[in-house]
Amino acid sequence: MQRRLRHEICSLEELESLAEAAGYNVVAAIEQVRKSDSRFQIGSGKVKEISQLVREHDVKRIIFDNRLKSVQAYNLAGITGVEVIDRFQLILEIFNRRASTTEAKLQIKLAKLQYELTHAKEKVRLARLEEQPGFMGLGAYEVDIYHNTVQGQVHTIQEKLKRIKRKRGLHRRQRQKLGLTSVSLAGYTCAGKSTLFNILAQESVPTGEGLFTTLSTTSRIVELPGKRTILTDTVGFIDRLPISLIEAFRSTLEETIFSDLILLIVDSFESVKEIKRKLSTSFDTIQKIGAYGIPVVTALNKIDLLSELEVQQRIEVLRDLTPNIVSISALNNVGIDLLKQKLAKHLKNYVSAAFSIPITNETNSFLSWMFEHTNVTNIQYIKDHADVIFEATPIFADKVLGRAKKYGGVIKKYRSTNN
Ligand SMILES: Nc1nc2c(ncn2[C@@H]2O[C@H](COP(=O)(O)OP(=O)(O)OP(=O)(O)O)[C@@H](O)[C@H]2O)c(=O)[nH]1
Ligand SMILES: [Mg+2]
Repeated sequence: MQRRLRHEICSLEELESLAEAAGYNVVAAIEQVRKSDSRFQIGSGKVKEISQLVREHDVKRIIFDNRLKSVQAYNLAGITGVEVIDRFQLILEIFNRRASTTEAKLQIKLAKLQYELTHAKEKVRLARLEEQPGFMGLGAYEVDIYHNTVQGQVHTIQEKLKRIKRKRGLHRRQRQKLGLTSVSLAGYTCAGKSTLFNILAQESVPTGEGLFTTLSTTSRIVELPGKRTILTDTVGFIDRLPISLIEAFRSTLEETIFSDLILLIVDSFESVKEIKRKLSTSFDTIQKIGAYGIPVVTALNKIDLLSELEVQQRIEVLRDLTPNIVSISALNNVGIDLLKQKLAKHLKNYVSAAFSIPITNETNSFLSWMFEHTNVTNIQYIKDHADVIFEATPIFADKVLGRAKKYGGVIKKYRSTNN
């Protein structure tokens, strides 16, 4: 059910996909264009119509696209006799169903409890009046006790998440020490992030038609032309992703915040209007999580479903809205080499440096270590010296050059490799 004003867009189709992802079988999609009603969100005539449908189809749930106040959910449940939830609660249900890692499970529990906290007072007050579906068992609580219980649980989960976050930070710093850059996949849910991850990293993380298949992060080393990088697949974005959910998933999304490059995936098999909406949501979310200033490469995915002309038209429209577009089909391995080249080209933070070093037992093992940990682009042995040219991130290059100097090396060149 969606209530909207005339100028607002209809989101029923996406709500339906969300409902399906949560395991519901949708029997009706209803829309009403009018201003919000304080008692029911929708008009009372519409409530009667829905009650009728509930009886006819033995409906178990009513799902609203609009954010519902507790009192509205309570009133609607009172008349229709079934539990009424909103889009936010629906997204939580999907996340709850799909979460497989400890971290994802904790994050969802946190978002849920934080939602409870904001509604605790109202919910307990309403449950005291008369119990309705969705308000059962709360009548026995004192508001303060209920509030404190939830608050206590929130605190415990936050502590557990902090520990996981620290571990993740440690891994990230280890990777930086090794001189590896990082690319993170980002984009609207179902754009094809995991499919692309699988082809780039030769992996087999789950992919799927439903929304929010991925809820945890996976990172793998990927070889790009002349560069090694860590590629990370993570949770997708959606329009009006509740801020408390973003907050709860912040540490998962931190992989994006700290990456050297964002690989933004756009599903091309949609109307230009939809593509634009999802693109704008993606950029909004990237901003919201605090990942600004990171270069972006855009992969226009699923081009196997379009004609060449349609692909060109979409590129024309998107050119002003998103940078560095490469059209690909992740599913059919089309355009992937070009994408890799583009990624390598735009990966910031690489410098090229050259030094000359005397050959001794010590420097020999240093050089073989370099082959493992940096990208050695040229090495020449001249008499008792080796001339080496290599690429690495600035921090790592400094470290390498420091060690080279210690072994009697002379630095010859140092420059950025970008473009
Ligand atoms: N035709 C076509 N389908 C694709 C392509 N890439 C991905 N898909 C399909 O799109 C659907 C979503 O793909 P995923 O890789 O799971 O998308 P995602 O962005 O990881 O989605 P979430 O993890 O749910 O956010 C799957 O059914 C894929 O098979 C493509 O290039 N062409
Ligand atoms: Mg995915």
